[in-house]
Amino acid sequence: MTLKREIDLIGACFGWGAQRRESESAPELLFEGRLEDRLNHAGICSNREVIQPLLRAKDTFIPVGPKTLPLLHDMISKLSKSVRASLEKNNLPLVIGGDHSIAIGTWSAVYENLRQTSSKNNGGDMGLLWIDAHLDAHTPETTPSKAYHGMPLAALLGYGEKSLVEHLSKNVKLQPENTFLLGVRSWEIEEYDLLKDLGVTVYTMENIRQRSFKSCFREAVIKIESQTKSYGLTIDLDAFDPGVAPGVGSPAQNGLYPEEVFEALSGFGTRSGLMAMEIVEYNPERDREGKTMRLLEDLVHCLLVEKPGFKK
Ligand SMILES: [Mn+2]
Repeated sequence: MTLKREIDLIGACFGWGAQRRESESAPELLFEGRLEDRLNHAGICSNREVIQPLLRAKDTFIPVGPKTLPLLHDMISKLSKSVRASLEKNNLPLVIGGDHSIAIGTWSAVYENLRQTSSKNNGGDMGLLWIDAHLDAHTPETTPSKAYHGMPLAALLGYGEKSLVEHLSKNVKLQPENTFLLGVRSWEIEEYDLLKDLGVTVYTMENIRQRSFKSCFREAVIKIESQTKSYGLTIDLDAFDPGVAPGVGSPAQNGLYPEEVFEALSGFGTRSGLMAMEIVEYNPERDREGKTMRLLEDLVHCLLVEKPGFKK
């Protein structure tokens, strides 16, 4: 099975949602590297776009928290526009972050596209697979860091900062029963309680070590494909163990290893129900000998080029 769609690589140069902002330069660095050659070599047609923020963190200092909100509004507006344009061409958007706050832009755009093209016109059936060390489900009331990259999942589920929840429309973008987190091992109790009360499925690292990543991922995909007709995949590189992915903003020990993730995600980009993918939080400043950059490239290659790891 090969990719039937063109890939739109959309780089979102944005670090304002994090305490460490160096992820703003990740897309440009990735696009300067070997990725395009590797995709071309595999016969994959890809287009590239880089979305610039209003301001670069390397040039200006703005403290973490509400003062960065206008910058986030600007980025998610531009990003949503690009993602929707890609979907309208029936291409597959692959968003490269940036910190994880940009997920509000990506998945709100996918949701709106579904809402407009769905015959039921409710669009409430978007599924999302969220691979991450953290829950990203804080609200401005519960966050200890004030950083928006700790809040995107809550916003998509309808909680937290109103202007983020209502990005593109007042509708709640994501339903808890269609939301699956994998690789989680670091959280605050308030966000854990929010997701638990809502009934979101969370596969912690403990669950994964008991059962294997492939088994958990496969179970989530089977559920998502039976419950929704369209879904997405977002990968925070901090889900990987810091030993193999040191170049992330918020490393957490005892994470996933490339072999187990690649085995499960191999060829995932060829699935027909897949609407979009997103890979975030690469921090070049913290990388060591290009390790994390290579992992990022290999991950894209694995998703788009390798043979599917499992069928439906
Ligand atoms: Mn995250």
